Amino acid sequence: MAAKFEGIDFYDIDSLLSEEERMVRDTIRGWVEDKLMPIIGDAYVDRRFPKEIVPELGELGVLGANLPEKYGCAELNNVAYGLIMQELERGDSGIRSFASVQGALVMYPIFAFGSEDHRTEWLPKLATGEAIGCFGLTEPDYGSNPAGMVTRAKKTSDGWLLNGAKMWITNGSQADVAVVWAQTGDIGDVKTIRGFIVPTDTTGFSARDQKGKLSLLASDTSELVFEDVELPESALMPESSGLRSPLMCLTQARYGIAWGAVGAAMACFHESLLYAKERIMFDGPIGGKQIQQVRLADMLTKITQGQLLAYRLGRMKDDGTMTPQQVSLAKRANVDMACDIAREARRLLGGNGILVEYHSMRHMANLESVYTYEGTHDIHSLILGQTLTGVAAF
Ligand code: TGC
Ligand code: FAD
Repeated sequence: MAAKFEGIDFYDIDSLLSEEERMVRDTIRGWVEDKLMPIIGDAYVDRRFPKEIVPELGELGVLGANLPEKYGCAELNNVAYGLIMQELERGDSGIRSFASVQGALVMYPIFAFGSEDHRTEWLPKLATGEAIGCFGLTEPDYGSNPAGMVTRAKKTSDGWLLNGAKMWITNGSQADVAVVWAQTGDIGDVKTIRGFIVPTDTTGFSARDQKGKLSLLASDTSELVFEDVELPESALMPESSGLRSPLMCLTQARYGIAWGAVGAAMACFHESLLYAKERIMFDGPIGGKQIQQVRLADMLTKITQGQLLAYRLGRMKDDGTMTPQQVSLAKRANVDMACDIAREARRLLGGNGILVEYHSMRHMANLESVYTYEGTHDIHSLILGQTLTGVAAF
C-alpha cells in the first residue's frame, strides 16, 4: 500500500496554478511523504505531537506562509498557502492544526493587531518554529458563543491582571506564547473584548493536557488557567478591538481548513483506490465490483467539487473579495465531504481499515474534531442561514 502519492486532479486544476504554486505544493507533498508519513502512525498511537518536526516546518516556510517576508515569513499568496494546508492535512489533521494555529491564529493576530514591537519580537521566531504559539478563545462554558466569555483582563495602574480559563487549546502545553482573548469591560459587551500576548512562563499561567481524547491524537490539546497573571501594559495588542478581532483570525484559519480537508479526503481516496485494485475477494479485485466502483466514483466527485471550491475561494482571497460567509460555506462543505470520504474509505478497506498501518481511520477520527472546531458544522449552517434570510438563529 506504500505507492507514492501522485495527487488527484480529475479536472486538471494543476493547469490553473502558477509554477510557484505547484512548486510549493510539490515541496510540501514531498516532505509529507518522506518525513511525516513514516512517523505519524506511531505518534498517533503514542498520543504524541511530534514536536521534532517543528524546525523543519519552519525551514520549509510553512509557518505564517502568507505573511510578509519583512518578518521572516514566506509571503506566499493564499492559493499557495492553501495548498500547503492541503498537503499537511493529507498527512494528518493534527499537523495541519499545528500550522494553522501557529500561522493563522497566533502570527496573523500579532501581525494584524499587534504593535510593531510585537511583530518584530515574535513573528521571526514563530516563523522559524523557535517559538510555538497557541490561541485561547474557547472557554468551558463559551464554545460556539465566545461573545459571552468570562476570562477577564482588569486594568491596573501599570498593566493588566488576567483571570479565567480557556479550554481545548491546540498547542497549549507546548506553547511559548499564548494569544489570549479577554473581556476588559462588562461581561457580554463584545466591543470590550481585547487580545493579549501572554508569554507562557508568566507567573500564574498554567496549561494542562486534555486527557481522554479519541481524535487528533498527534496534536497537543490543553486547558489554560490564568490565576492573577500580571501583565505589562504592552501585553495588549493595541489594534484588537472587540469580538470582531478574534473572529477575523477564525476566518484565516477556517480558510486553511477548507483546503486541509481536501487533503485528508485525497489521502483516504488514494488509499482506498489502491486497496480496491489489489484486494482479491470472490476471485477478483474488489475494485472490479460495481458497489466499490460507485463508492470510488462518489469519492472522486466530492473531492473534485471540494478542490474547485477551495481553489476559487483562494483566488477570491488573493483578489481581496472573499467574505467570511464564503469561508463558512467552504469550511462546512469540505469538512463534511472529507468526513464522508474517510468513513467510506475505511469501510472499503474492510478489517484492515481499522489498523493504524492504513490511514483512513486516523483521518476519520481526526475529522470529527475538524468538524467541531473553528465553528461547528451547525454554526456554519446558521451563519449561512443568517446570510440568506437576514435572521440570526444562533
Ligand atoms: P457577530 O455580531 O456576528 O459579530 C461580531 C463582529 O465580528 C464580525 N464578524 C466577523 N469578522 C470576520 N470574520 C468573521 N468570521 C466574522 N464573524 C463576525 C461582525 O461583522 C461583527 O463586526 P462589528 O464591526 O459589527 O462588531 O457576533 P456573534 O456573537 O453573533 O457571533 C456569531 C458566531 C456564532 C458566528 C460566532 O460567535 C462564531 O463564529 N462562533 C464559533 C466560534 C468558533 O469558531 N470558535 C473557534 C475557536 S478557535 C479553534 O477552534 C481552533 S481549532 C485549531 C485549528 O484551527 O486547527
Ligand atoms: P458547544 O458550543 O457546546 O456545542 C455543542 C453542540 O451544540 C454542537 O453540536 C453545536 O453545533 C451545537 N450548537 C451550539 N450552538 C448552537 C445553536 N445556536 N443552535 C444549534 N446548535 C448549536 N478553541 C480555541 O479557542 N483554540 C484552539 O486552539 C482550539 N483547538 C481545538 C482543538 C480541538 C481538538 C477541539 C475539539 C476544539 C478546539 N477548540 C479550540 C474549541 C472549538 O472551537 C470548540 O470546541 C467549538 O467552537 C465548539 O464549542 P463547544 O465544544 O463548547 O461546543
